[in-house]
Amino acid sequence: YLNKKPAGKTDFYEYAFDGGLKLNVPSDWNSQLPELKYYEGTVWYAKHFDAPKEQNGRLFIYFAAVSYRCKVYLNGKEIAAHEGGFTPFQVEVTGLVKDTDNFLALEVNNTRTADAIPAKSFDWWNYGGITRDVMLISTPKVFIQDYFIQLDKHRSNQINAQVKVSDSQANVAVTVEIPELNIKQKLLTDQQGIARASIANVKHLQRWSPENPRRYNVRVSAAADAVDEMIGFRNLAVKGTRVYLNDKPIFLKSISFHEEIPQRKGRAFSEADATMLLSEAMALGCNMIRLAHYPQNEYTVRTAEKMGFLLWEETPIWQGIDFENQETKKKAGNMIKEMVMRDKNRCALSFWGMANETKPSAARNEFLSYLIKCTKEIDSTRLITAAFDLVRFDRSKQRFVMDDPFIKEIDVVAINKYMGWYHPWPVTPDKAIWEVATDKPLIISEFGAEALYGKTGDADVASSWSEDYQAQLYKDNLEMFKNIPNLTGISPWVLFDFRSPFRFHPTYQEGWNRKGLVSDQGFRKKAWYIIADYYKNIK
Ligand code: GCB
Repeated sequence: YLNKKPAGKTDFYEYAFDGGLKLNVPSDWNSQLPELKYYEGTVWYAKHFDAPKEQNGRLFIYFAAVSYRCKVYLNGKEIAAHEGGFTPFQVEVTGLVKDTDNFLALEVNNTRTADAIPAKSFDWWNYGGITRDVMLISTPKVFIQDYFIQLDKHRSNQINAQVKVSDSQANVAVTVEIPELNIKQKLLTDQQGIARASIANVKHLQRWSPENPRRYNVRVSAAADAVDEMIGFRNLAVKGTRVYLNDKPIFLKSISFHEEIPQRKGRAFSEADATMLLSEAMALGCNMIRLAHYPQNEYTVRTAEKMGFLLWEETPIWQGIDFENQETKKKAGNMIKEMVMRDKNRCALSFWGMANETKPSAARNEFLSYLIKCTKEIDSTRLITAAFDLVRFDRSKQRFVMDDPFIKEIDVVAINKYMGWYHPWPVTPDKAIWEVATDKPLIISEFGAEALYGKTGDADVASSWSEDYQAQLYKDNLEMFKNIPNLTGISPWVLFDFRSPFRFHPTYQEGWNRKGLVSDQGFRKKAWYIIADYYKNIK
């Protein structure tokens, strides 16, 4: 990172950036060079840049995501370090940047470790690199550090706004404007640098919904700084066993996808990528996306909101996490805070997911309770959920049941259950009755089966890997869902076939998890039409 070059006749260095391989940023490295397809380890990135001509006070470098851990060096000095591959971080570089020829170097490492999140094994590709945008950001001396603007949780005509200015500056004049709603509030920051407003009796507000994803231009200004944002307003609540959006019960017609463009075999990172993934979900008739299994890029989140999808977002607390490890717990807390900070102004964001498929234990319970606490410190308005997989068939009761003390702590219970794939049917689907978390709304957050696109075969033979088997399994599961009285939504696994190191059946998988409703080449399988039809007929 010192970028040393030989000066004297006897000098040499056994490295150089000049003449090295070039990688696109943003993008994972695995998809850019065949040698890096399976690579795990360190890659050094370097870039020379000039300071922006127009600067008005302070400068920051913002990284939307670097996978998985990195150290950042500027002009030979370490200026930041970060762990966590799916959330943003930034570092102030005011005074550290020269007018010309700055040298930025990043040591990026994607080695899986037992104390990391996710840990050693996970069912998706371990893409490494500077996978999202990097920005150089100039702000005035006093700038808007944060804001949280949303409809009151219980009222349909009150907007709550909170604005924080940098360095906790007191007595700074702040304005919150929503011209289309005739709102202009002038505020002053308190001793913590925070200005708050409850704007009551808002007239003619159209609430955001999947049918009408209306957003308003909101302008926040403070001292010499100003930010313009499109923000939507909606009410979201749980009553009994139902989820209510804008005072009406809603059935969640969800789907999951990874942040991956299968045709390119690489991470999605652009607005065009987001549009491709979300358009396929739209065609399927969805009103919600479960962003699996980590915070996806902001293009996806914002485009989803614009198109009218509710969102479930989670951190990669995915099986196998070392819940006993206090360092891991701290990392998980930071990660979830970075996620909530980034997306708390997105009205589409409806569920914060705490974990995926974890086994009850004292350490697990404490860890997840801590994550709820971290989340609620920033945002106590979204619904808290977690996906469980330990539902079992109780033969004496002839019912599906689950014992997990943690369900008490969450608003909506989500279950991943692969009936007909990882579990043979104990009874026929029409007799498969559920008695799980009966006093809460329940989402089937995963179900599905693998099928190779174009493969025909017996609809009752799992090992046929056929579209026919997958389609029949979907029909059977939809039949079973009629027997879940508290069912409030489903999220089939998964929209597209995706790359996974777990999946190396030589003829059917070849490195792909084939549970997609759409193949890696973008072709819809038979099961796609079953879900499209099911969603179309739910009002
Ligand atoms: C699960 C996981 C998901 C996997 C899926 C599968 O339960 O949550 O990440 O990809 O099963 O295909 O087995």
